Amino acid sequence: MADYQPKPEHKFSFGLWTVNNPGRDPFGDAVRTPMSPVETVHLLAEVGAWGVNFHDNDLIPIDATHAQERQIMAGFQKALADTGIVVPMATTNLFFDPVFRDGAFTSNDPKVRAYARQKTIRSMDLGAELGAKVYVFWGGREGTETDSGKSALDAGKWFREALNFFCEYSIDQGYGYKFALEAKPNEPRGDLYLPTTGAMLGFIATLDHPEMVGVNPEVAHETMAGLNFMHAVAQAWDAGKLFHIDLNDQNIGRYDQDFRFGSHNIKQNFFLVKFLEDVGYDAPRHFDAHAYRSSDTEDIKAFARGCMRTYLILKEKAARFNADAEIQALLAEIKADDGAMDPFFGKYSAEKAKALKAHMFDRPAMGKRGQPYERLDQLVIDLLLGVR
Ligand code: GLT
Ligand code: MN
Ligand code: MN
Repeated sequence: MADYQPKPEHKFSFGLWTVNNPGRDPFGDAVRTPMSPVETVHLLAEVGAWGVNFHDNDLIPIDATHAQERQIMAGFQKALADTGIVVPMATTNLFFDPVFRDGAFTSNDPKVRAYARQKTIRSMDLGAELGAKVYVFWGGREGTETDSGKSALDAGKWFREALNFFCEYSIDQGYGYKFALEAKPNEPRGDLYLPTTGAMLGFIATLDHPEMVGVNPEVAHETMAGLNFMHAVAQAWDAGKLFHIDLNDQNIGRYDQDFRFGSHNIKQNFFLVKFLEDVGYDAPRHFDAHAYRSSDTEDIKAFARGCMRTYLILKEKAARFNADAEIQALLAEIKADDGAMDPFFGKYSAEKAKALKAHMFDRPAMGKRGQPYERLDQLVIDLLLGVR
C-alpha cells in the first residue's frame, strides 16, 4: 500500500486564499484571523504542498504603495526560497472591491473596464516576477441579476477584447503565460456569463490567440450546474485545453461550498482522478477549497493534508482498477470488437457510404444485447469501500 505522502511530482498547489479563508459567509463574520502570505507559505510547506497560487490582493493590498509592494514581494520571495514552494499560477482579484459591483471586463462603465485591464496587467507583472506560467481568469462579477441593463453581446465582446489585449501583453513582455478561463454558473452574480467549461471552450475559439488560452475547470462549479465534471474535463483535455484544474468538492444544488477534495462525491472524484492519471495530466493539481467554518488552524492543516491524501488514495484505487483482472475482463466483454465493422469507420469515402447503406444489420439481435454495468459498478463500489 502506498504511503499517500505528497511529493513535488504530484504538483499539489493551494491558493493563498484557500488555507487562509477566514470563514466569512453571507450570514456571519470571519472566525479566523488570516495568516500573512509568508506564514501561509510556511504552513503549505509543513503539510507537504508543492505550490502556492495567489490573486494580486492576496499578496499586495489594493492600496499599497510601490515601496510597500517591493517590501512584501521581497519577504514572499524569501519564504519561497526558504521552503522550496513554487508559484505555478497567478490571477487577479476582479470581484472583491466595490468598484467591480457591476463586473470588471463586462462592467457597463468604461472606466471600470479600463481599470480592470490595468489591474490585470499589473498583476500579470507580479505573477511573472514570481515565476507563474499559468494565469487564471475567474469572472466572479462578470454577469447579471437582471438582463434589463446589460447586453450579453456587448459583454462577450468586451471580455473577448480584454483577453486579446492580455495575450498581446504577455507576448510583448515575453512572459510566456498560458491563460486558463474558469467557468461558474452563478455566485456571486445571479447569472455569470460563460457559465460552463464547454461555454468557455466555445468562446476560446473566437479569440485572436486561441492557442494561448485554455480552461481551469473547477469540480464545484460544474457540479453546481448539475453537470458531470469529468465529462467537462475530458472535453477540455481532448481539445488540448486543460491548462489547470481546481479540485474541491460540492453537494449538488447547494451554494458554492468549496469543500475539501473528495469529501463529498467519492465516486465521481474517483473517475476524475482516474481520468487525469490515465491520460497523464501533468499540469498543477490545485486545491481551490477551504476548511469548514468550524475549523481552527490545526484543523486547516488536516483539511489541506486531506485534499492531497484523498487524491493519492483515489490514484491508487485507479491503478487497482486498471490492474484488476475481473474488472478488466468485464471491460473486455463490454468493449468486445471483432473488427467486422472496421470498413465502416474512419474517414468518409463514397465507397464506404455505399457499403454502409447496403449492409444488413440484425437490429433485433443487437437490441437484445445488454451490458454488465451493474456488475462492473459494484466492483467499483467494492474497490472504493475497501473490501476489494
Ligand atoms: C474564488 C473562486 C474560485 C476561483 C478563484 C480564482 S477566487 O475563490 O471561488 O473558484 O478559482 O480567482
Ligand atoms: Mn468554487
Ligand atoms: Mn476555482
